[in-house]
Amino acid sequence: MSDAIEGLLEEGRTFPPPPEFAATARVRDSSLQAAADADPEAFWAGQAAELLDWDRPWDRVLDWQPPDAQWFLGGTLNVAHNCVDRHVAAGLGDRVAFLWEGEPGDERAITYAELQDEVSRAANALLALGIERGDRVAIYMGMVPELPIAMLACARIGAAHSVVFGGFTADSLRGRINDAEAKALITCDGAWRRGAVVPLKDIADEALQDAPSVHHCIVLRRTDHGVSMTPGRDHWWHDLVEAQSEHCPPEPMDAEQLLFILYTSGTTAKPKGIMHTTGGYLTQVASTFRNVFDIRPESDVYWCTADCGWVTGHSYIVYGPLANGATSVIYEGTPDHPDKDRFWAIVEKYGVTILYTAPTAIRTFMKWGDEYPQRRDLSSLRLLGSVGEPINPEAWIWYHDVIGHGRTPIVDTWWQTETGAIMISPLPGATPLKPGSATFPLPGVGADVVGDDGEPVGVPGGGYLVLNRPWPSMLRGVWGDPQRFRDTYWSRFEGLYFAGDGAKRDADGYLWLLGRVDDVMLVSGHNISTAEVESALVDHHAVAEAAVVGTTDATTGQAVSAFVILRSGNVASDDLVRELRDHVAKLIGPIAKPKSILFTDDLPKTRSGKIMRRLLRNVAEDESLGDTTTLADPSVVAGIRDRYLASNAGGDDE
Ligand code: 7RM
Repeated sequence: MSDAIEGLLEEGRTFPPPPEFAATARVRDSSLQAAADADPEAFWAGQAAELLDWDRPWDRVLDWQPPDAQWFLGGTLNVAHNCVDRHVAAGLGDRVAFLWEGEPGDERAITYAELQDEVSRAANALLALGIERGDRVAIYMGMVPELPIAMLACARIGAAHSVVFGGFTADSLRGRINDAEAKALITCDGAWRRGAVVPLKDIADEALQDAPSVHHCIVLRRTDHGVSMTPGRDHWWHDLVEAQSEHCPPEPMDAEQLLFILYTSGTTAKPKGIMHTTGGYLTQVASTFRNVFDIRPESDVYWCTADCGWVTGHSYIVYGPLANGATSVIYEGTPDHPDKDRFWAIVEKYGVTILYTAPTAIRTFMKWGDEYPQRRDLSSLRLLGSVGEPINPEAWIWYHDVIGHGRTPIVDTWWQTETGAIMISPLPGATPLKPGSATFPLPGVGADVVGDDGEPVGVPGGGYLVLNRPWPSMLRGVWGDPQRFRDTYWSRFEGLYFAGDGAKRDADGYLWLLGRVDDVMLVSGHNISTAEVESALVDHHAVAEAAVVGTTDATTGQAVSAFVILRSGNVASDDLVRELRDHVAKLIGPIAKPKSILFTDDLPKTRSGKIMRRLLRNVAEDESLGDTTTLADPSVVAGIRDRYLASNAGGDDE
């Protein structure tokens, strides 16, 4: 990595924890870290004992037969009991678990006592349909309270859930149902999205035409737009679930009982069914939720804007917050309905204190302009979080200043579906922040940056991010494909988990995530990360969002090709192209100057908001687009391609 790149990212301010935040923070110093360093297994065992109720204590903390780990062997516990019942038993039944807001504006507050009844009824409904411990249940719903309720109902009886994001197609749903051989599907008639109905049941019906393992389908009425019900197979939630008893004792589960399968959408190939189990998973999500978000369950109102269809929703809407007895906001719809201030209206209305969202959303809000957050009172916010992609320093500063009013720490949390829980993140009362850096591994986590030879690169240095120690919420494998588990994660470096991300450490030891390693460009023998060039482009006042790919170049090996969305009020021009190229040259160095810049209104993204650079590479290389099924909006790429071909974008040869 060039010195200029180091300079770009390390310049600028560091942000120590604000004194008033640090004064009352759960973690204010390095003692937790020191304890974990001294004995990571004992640290995690301490967290498991302190944070969870166990029916039977474990005999052994960890059995590590690389790459297979088992945590808390011999221990038994029930996840639904830990997330719901024990809070009611402790006298907190009247505390609100979920403050739910529907897109049309309807609302529901669900207390822990009500949640206990609802989960128990749903669990009894599953039992009545013959669902047993070890079975798989697919869930395909919008963001309604019954989605977490369905997940917890499965956990209560020991069935594994497989939540499929409500934006996926019938083919994607069918593939996931069949891979897991799910016995039942829980869905809705429809979901509200931007004022329109997404016909979930129709899509589910199409998927179920060729899904022989599914014997029952439970349908929640949400949009009430009229759907067809197949007698014998389909049951209305309000008939089946509401008739059940609210008594359903949570059965103790083995710590290694399968809790859920979650398919990674990936950008290529067949999705992998990532498996997570019970005791270790709940331990690490409970611990990280408490420490990273500094939760004070009696006073905080926490809002994670993810969908339950992603791992972020599993760990930080459902299991982490509920295990801590927290109060969370759940919002059903999109951020621009009915207007672009909807998120800020929700923060104001519920007095949200902790907000956890994604850089793609933050950059969209920047593009829309400051007027929308400025319309609303955001003074309740005390902590902000980011997840899903590297957050470029420009977006970090905007988030900090415009949303956090300069008062709130930001926790930039690095983790994956596979890691189950946050792995690299600041502790907001203890870690001085650098905008754009996820800072350090959390206590009990072993992360390093290694070179091609698998050796640590040292400080400072750049290379591949690896995890060098088992962690409680680690994936237990790929459903039905143990070989793929080994090949994908454990074959690149002996004895190390390879995350697939590039990273570097700066001179102070801070970790900077550089995106997927497939997204690193090699220009005239220099490694340049797409994330860094994107960050430099977005640093320019005219740019809202940028995606950068490496394209084949006869002289330099690869050339930097950029796709740029302008902030409202700016106009594309040749002068602006020159200005942006110079801006990148100034911030990183001439080597990183984009050879071409194409202005566009949109970028191809997965449904969870990650840019699909592979498709942009194909556009720039004029190749076939390949598989576009994970795209949120397939028309975007065609539009970009048309413009790209029309603009001679590749021909600029300064
Ligand atoms: C939680 C989630 C995982 C991939 C991961 C990274 C990227 C996630 C950050 C990040 C930089 C972050 N799970 N990623 N968080 N990159 N900084 N804070 O997103 O399985 O859907 O994706 O996302 O590339 O490998 S995921």
